[in-house]
Amino acid sequence: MVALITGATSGIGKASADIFAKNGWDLILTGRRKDRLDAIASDLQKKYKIKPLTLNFDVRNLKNVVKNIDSIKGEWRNIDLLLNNAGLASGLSTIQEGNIDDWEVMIDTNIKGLLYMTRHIAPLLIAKNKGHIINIASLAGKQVYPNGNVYCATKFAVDALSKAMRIDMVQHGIRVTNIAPGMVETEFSLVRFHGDAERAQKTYANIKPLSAEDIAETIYWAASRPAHVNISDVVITATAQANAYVVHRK
Ligand code: NDP
Ligand code: 8X3
Repeated sequence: MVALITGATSGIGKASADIFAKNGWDLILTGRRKDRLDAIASDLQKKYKIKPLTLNFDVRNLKNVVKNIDSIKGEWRNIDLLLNNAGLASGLSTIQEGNIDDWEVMIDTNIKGLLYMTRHIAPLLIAKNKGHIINIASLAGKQVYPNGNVYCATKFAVDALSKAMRIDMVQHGIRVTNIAPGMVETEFSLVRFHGDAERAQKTYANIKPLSAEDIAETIYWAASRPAHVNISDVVITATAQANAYVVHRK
């Protein structure tokens, strides 16, 4: 079995690579940071005796997406599962004060990047009449929270695309799963706050947030159900998080 994971250099993608490798899957790992991709591939090789294929590109660049997917040859091309995980929040502010560069990055990565990947991998799954697409959406794609505006909109789009893909893929026997996590402690907040570690840390102050491994286990669980079972949509939060607005901090 072969899984292609976008955004495998950190957080949920990296933890997913580990659990899929542990369970004997072959992996195609993608991300922009080549040094990290290489280090992760070498760790997985040592730990689980698998040698992942690494592809180093930005999902926002359609030309590079196509070039890299076209470069996948032989058995690697026999992809069973696409994990559309690469994504980010950039900034947290009102619409009237929003930074337009932040908006472009989020829209281009979370929506257009996911679409570029899906458009080019789905035909490979369709040719086999089986497969699985797992999209990492968010609780932010179920509820809009203050200052979340554009990030939330991109994740509402992912939620809608998961529903749309399920309709388009059903005739081809391809499963589509939407995973909607609440707060997960990864590099997410550091990226959102443009490297401000102190501010990022405050997101997870006095609660036990979800870990990347918690989400990876859920992803793997969805992927390892029998072929006739499709896990459509999973909302998963820390016990301390009731919804997008209510977080109980000790
Ligand atoms: P991280 O910042 O730890 O990981 C994000 C990953 O996405 C990195 O591997 C990064 O790789 C990759 N990525 C970002 N932009 C691009 C790009 N343009 N091209 C290719 N890869 C890219 O955050 P998480 O693991 O938390 O985030 C993973 C997904 O989970 C995202 O879609 C996020 O929106 C979603 N999510 C996160 C939650 C959280 O609270 N953490 C909750 C709900 C959903 P690189 O920089 O090397 O390219
Ligand atoms: C990330 C979850 O609530 O921090 O998608 O936006 S949240």
